[in-house]
Amino acid sequence: MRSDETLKELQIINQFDTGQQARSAILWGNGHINRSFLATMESGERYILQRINSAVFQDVDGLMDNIVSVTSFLRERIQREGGDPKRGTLTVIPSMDGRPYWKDEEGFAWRLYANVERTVTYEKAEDENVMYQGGLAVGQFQALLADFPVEELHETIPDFHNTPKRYQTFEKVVSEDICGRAASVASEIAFIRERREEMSVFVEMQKKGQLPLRVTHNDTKINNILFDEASQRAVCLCDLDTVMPGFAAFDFGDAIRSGASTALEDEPDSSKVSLSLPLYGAYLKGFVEGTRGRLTEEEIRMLPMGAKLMTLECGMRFLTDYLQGDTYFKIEREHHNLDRCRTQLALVADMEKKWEQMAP
Ligand code: GN1
Ligand code: MG
Repeated sequence: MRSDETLKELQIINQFDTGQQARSAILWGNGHINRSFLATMESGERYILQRINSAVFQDVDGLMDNIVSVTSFLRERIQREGGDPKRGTLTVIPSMDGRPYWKDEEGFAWRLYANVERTVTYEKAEDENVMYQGGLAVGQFQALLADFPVEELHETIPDFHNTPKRYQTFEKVVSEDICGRAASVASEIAFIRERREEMSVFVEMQKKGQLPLRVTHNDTKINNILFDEASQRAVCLCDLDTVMPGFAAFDFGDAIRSGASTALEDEPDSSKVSLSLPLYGAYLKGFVEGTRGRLTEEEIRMLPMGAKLMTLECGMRFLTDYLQGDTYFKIEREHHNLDRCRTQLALVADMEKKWEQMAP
């Protein structure tokens, strides 16, 4: 039997210009922010319907404008190189009135993408080939967008990877301690505080113009990469909400954080977490190859720091949310964000032990 909610989703799909009716919709994916559904149409064609989290993304027009222009640019480039743009990039399906999203009566914004068929995602890398392929795809994403006018992109979440700013917010939340949880996480707080100096590295380099700003994805968690089911080649990056100007090291780092760990992001036993150097090395190789010689020496040198800071920043964000009462990241159990924080901090600690071996 269909739940009322799914019925609602079926009706929403009819607001989009697919030329057909939807037959079924099921909840889909493991994202922490938006709500996604896989919809099957009468013809058997499938689409991904998403309700955009407007608490997180306050400028939906700017957000969708970014996605439409970046995917159109990619489509043209992929075509020019003889690739298949239907697999190489997401395709936004416009609403019946020709807009890139549709607003329901409660004010929620919805969008529809064509589903990229015969693909799979991984919550963590299965083997070195998956990481190598993931690196290639993310590197190539940056290479294909190298001529995209960066200044035209909207900042969908201001200061998204401004780690020192994230730290300021974290300190504020610790001092307010609205849920009375700070005392129970004193060692995690101390771990983060001990590393506050390092957090400014990228912001400082930006001020001095030492790194080029590129079009980056900014959320290259391994499960945001679609892999071909048969060949295991990475075909497409999804979750484009945070495509913004950024540094190459962010997209390197976030994939290492999620893909090169020996445990899942929310593993409750953080002693199982370590950095797999073979997985790290495989992604590094793929990423550098994928960027097609575009990275400067300085950018390559900063890649390990990207891995460390993206992991530390993410751990700090999970702890911030835990202290604030779990309002940002979706949770499925009581201390979910705390478990997530602990895995990230354990990974940072292990990276510090392996720092020399992480050099490119
Ligand atoms: C969120 O949406 P999702 O699950 O791919 C988050 C990322 C975090 C990630 C941690 C917009 O990504 O920044 O690194 O969770 N996205 C946003 O798993 O905050
Ligand atoms: Mg996602």
